[in-house]
Parts: sequence; structure tokens; C-alpha cells
Amino acid sequence: MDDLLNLKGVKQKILVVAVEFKRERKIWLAQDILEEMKALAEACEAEVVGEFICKVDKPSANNLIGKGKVEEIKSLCDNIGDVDIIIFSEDIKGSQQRNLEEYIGKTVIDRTRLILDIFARRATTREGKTQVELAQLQYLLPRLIGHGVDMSQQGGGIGTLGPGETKLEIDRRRISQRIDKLKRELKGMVTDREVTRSRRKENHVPLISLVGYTNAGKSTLMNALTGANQRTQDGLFTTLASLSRQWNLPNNQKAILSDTVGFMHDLPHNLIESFKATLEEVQQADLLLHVVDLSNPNFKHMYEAVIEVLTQLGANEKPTIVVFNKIDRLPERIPLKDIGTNFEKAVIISALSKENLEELINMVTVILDEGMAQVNVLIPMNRADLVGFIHENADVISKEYQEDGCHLTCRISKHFLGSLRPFLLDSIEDKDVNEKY
Ligand SMILES: Nc1nc2c(ncn2[C@@H]2O[C@H](COP(=O)(O)OP(=O)(O)OP(=O)(O)O)[C@@H](O)[C@H]2O)c(=O)[nH]1
Ligand SMILES: [Mg+2]
Repeated sequence: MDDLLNLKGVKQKILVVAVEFKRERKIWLAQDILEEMKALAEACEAEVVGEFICKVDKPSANNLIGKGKVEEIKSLCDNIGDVDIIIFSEDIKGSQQRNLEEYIGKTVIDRTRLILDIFARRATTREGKTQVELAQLQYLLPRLIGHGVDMSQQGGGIGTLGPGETKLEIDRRRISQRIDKLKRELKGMVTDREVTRSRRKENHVPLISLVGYTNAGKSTLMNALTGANQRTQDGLFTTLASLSRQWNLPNNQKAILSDTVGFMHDLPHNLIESFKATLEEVQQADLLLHVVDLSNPNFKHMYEAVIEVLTQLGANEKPTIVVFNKIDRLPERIPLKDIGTNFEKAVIISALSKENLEELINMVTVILDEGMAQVNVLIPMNRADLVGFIHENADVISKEYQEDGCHLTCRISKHFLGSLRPFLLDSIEDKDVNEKY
């Protein structure tokens, strides 16, 4: 798809339109939607020259907002004088887009297209680029109606003219073929992620995933906790690819912390589908740190939007710590109970100034600790391999060689207790030993 928002490197002038259907229950205020669309447009380096809230009873099949509102927008454009593109908050069908463009005389796109454009600009890895192209084509396919999108540049020689096919049919077929090809390519991509995953599973290292609304401060927190060097920026969708780092907790417990793409309300479904591989860390995680930007007045809705995406990923019931971030931006410190929502596990921090990180680290340690056991073992002299294994996978508290073998006291993941059973000096509760591991 063309990068409409930066055609030939020229800053495009944008009018953002938040559409509200009176008959639909809306959770987000139109003004908040507008603010976010402006930030999205800025992320595309476009210039927002006007905004408009458009309240209508119900969607019009012909042009989404009805003739009266279309006329209002047309005259608003005439008044502003310098509008290149109009961006609507609601999804627009191909025919509605054509009708709006014909009447107003400006390029019209929807918020979904805008988000896809940002992802297309930001994708740097081969996997990311493929994921975005897939989402873009899936977006394009049902919108082809009469638009005669020229696929010759995109398709690169896939498919040839069949008997009696119209140009539209050929375009559709080419896109469908390309979609299938991209899906196959994505499946075949062996990423580092898979290697890390199998090693982590082997060693029973817990995986902790940072999740949250875009711009909440996930990458900043990743850097603060692990010394990683993730790019952070005040803007939307800075991180697109996942990054995992080892995180050594104060009690010597090791974990993998992973940072990934941020979420947003009403994220295009296709985009979530295409990014499922990237979001696998979230699905595999043992613990989620849900980062919330407490300095954003709209944080509760943002929290809900993230829960919605987690639900789509089947990850909404995982153990979670809600991490209220950016406390340094608030005029005064507020206690958790005043945030007004009853979270089971939550903490207030500043990832930037590192305020209160200790409390978060303690919470994580306690949760991971529940999966650990302290045991005394006696390893016979001829099993030096097991001593090595324990050193690698456990926190060794004491070690002493005696005549009968090596006496060790260690804290180890309960996953390993089954294989150490013959050497344990303590009687352990059966519930701690899960033979399936
Ligand atoms: N004042 C303040 N700013 C913060 C804090 N944490 C993050 N930021 C800023 O918020 C902006 C976004 O931070 P990131 O860490 O890039 O946010 P993210 O959640 O990774 O964002 P995406 O990757 O876009 O989803 C940056 O400008 C950070 O410097 C904080 O605790 N306090
Ligand atoms: Mg980030």
C-alpha cells in the first residue's frame, strides 16, 4: 500500500474526524479518540490541521455519516483551505470511501489504515515486514470494490489472466494468492525466539512478559530492570519486535523478561492475527507485568483495552501484576487505594526515575518463589554431573563434601524435584513433586 501520509516525502495535512453513533454505547469519549488519532497522525509525521467530532444516529451505508455531515466536513475543509487527507475514527467500506472522496474531493482513509501505515513504517525485521504486509493485504481485499487497485507493483508477477476475468477479479485473486504465500512464509520463519523458548523450557526459567498500552513505558521498564538497551520514545508503537533478556532477581532466581509491541483500543483484528507470532511470549508467559501510564487521565480505559487484547490472545487469566507507571509525572504521590480499582496485585512506580522499583521486584520475587522449594540433597560421589546440574539450575545455599557424598542445600524450581527425588534428604509434600516434568 502507498504510504499516503508521507507521499513523496511531503508532510500531508490531516483533518481528523471522530465519529460517534448515538445509538451505540461508546466507552471512549470522542475527544479522547481525537487526541489519540492526532498522536497516530504525528507518528506518521503528518500535520494535523483540523479536527471534527461527528455525532450521528447510525451508520449510513452510502457514506457512513449521512449527507448533512458530509456537507459539514466539506465546508470545514473549504474553510481550512489546506487539507490533503481526512481520517475517520470508524472503519470505512470501499464504497463509502469512494462516495466520500467523490463528494468532498479529498483522500479519505480510516483509523485502521492509519495504524497499518505506522506499523509499515516501523517494521524493521523480515518477520515484522511480512506480518504488516499480510495485515495490509487483508485490509485491502474487501475494499477493492471498483477501486481498480493496481497490484502489478505489489504482486510481482503472481497469477496470470484467467479466461473472462475482470481486472477486479484478477486483483482479488492476486491478493489472495499473496496472502496465502505470506502466511506460509510466516509459519516457516524459524526465529531466535523458538530457540530461546526451548532452552527456557528445558531449564524451567520463568518467562515474564511486559504488556500494556502503547507508550505506557514498557521498554523503559525493561531497560530499568535488565539493563537492556531497548529504544524508548514518546510516541505510539515504538516497539514492534519482541526482545527478551535474562533478568536476575536479588535472590538469584533467574527469569526471562520480554518486551513486545504495545496495544491500543480497537486494534485492527488482522493486525493482532498477523502479530500472533510476535505476541507468543505473552501467550507463553508465566507472569504478566501490565504497565499502565497512570499520568494519562484516560488510563482506566486504556487498561480495559489491554485486557480486551489479552482476552483475544487467551492470556487474560494469567497471573498479573498491574504496574502503574509514570508516578513522577503526577503532582503528588497517591496511594494505591485511591486509584479506584480493585486490583489483586498492583504497584505504583516510575520506570524513568526508578522510584519504587524495589517493591515491584519484591512482588515478582514472591510470586516466582511460590514455584520454588528449599531442599537438602545428598549426591553420591559418582554423580558429579548432578552437582553441576544443581549449580546451573538452583540457588546453592551451602555445599559440603563428606564421606558419603556431596551435601547441598539449595533453592530449586519445583519442576526439578521429581528428578532429584532419589537424593532428597527431606520428606517433601507430594503436591510439590510434579512427575510430569
Ligand atoms: N515521566 C516519565 N516518563 C516515562 C516513564 N516511563 C516511560 N516514560 C516515557 O514514556 C515514553 C514512552 O516510553 P516507552 O518505554 O517507549 O513506552 P512503551 O510502552 O515501550 O511504548 P511502545 O513501544 O510504543 O508501545 C518515553 O518518552 C519514556 O521516556 C516514567 O516512569 N516517567
Ligand atoms: Mg516499547
